[in-house]
Amino acid sequence: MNKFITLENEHLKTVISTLGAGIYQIYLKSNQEIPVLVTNTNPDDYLTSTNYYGKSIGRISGRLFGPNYQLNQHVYDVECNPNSPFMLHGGKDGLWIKTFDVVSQKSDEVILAYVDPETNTFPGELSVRVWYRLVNKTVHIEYQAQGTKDTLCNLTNHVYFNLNIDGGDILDHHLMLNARKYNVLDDQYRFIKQANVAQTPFDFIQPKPLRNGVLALLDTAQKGLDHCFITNSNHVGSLFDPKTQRRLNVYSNYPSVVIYTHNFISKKPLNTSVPQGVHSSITFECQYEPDGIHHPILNSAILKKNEPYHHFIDFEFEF
Ligand code: G6D
Repeated sequence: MNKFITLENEHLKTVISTLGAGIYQIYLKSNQEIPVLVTNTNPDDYLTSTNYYGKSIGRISGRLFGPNYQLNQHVYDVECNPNSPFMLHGGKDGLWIKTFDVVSQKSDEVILAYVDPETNTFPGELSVRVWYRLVNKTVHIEYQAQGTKDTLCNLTNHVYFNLNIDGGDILDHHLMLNARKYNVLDDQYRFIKQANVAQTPFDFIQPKPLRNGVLALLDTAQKGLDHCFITNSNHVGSLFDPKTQRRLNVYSNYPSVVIYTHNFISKKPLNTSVPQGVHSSITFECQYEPDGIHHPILNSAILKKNEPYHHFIDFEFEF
């Protein structure tokens, strides 16, 4: 049974869901409580949404292509999504749909835990802990995991930000990314090669409105930004809304970040006036590169038996 848990300090209020160890909403506390996440208006829709609003994603994030992968001379079948050549975000039994236990809870922090059982796709049990902590104007996320066998592990969070939800879509938000390379994808999202962002719609080394980059990709299979950027700093990037002067700075010790500008529709009602949520918001899915096990140039996301997995993502707000 899911529980919604509210964490609060003098600057932020955050609503956490035990189902999917997710973030349902983040409020900036100024003269009012300002929501900055696009999400389902109905909490029940949120729990089962395959737009993964705010959910913890794992064991793998992004697309793991089938029919299988090899690890330690053993071939593991990939349980692909229906009518897909890949598993997306851990598949139908991914962490996004699992109910986590509350291990400890204070007014401004909570630790959630879940033991993911062995499956045909993922060897061994994986013990996962997700720690949410409010520190001044930062939502701090820590992932800890440990497996009983060598396995794949690539955990992230799938929140969709809009710093001015009442202002419509995010195309006039300014994005900056500390990333000089991105992963080129084909129409099925298979990794083709790494390429420089310079002089492409993926160049956000200097902050600029999202509009031109997103609209330049409308006719691609991705219909906007839905790509993995190779970051060159723990400061992943920043999002700025010129109308409200609000800013989000993202920090992580992951080597890459998937940026997705909500290019596909939501069939369920959202807290935005943007029709079906298209381009209403933007994710910063800090992670290892998707499908890395199949491409030696990428990080494989292999977690060795009993090796500690420890990553963080910080969402720091200025307002
Ligand atoms: C679509 O391709 C996108 C993914 O990147 C995203 O995570 C998902 O919708 C919610 O499948």
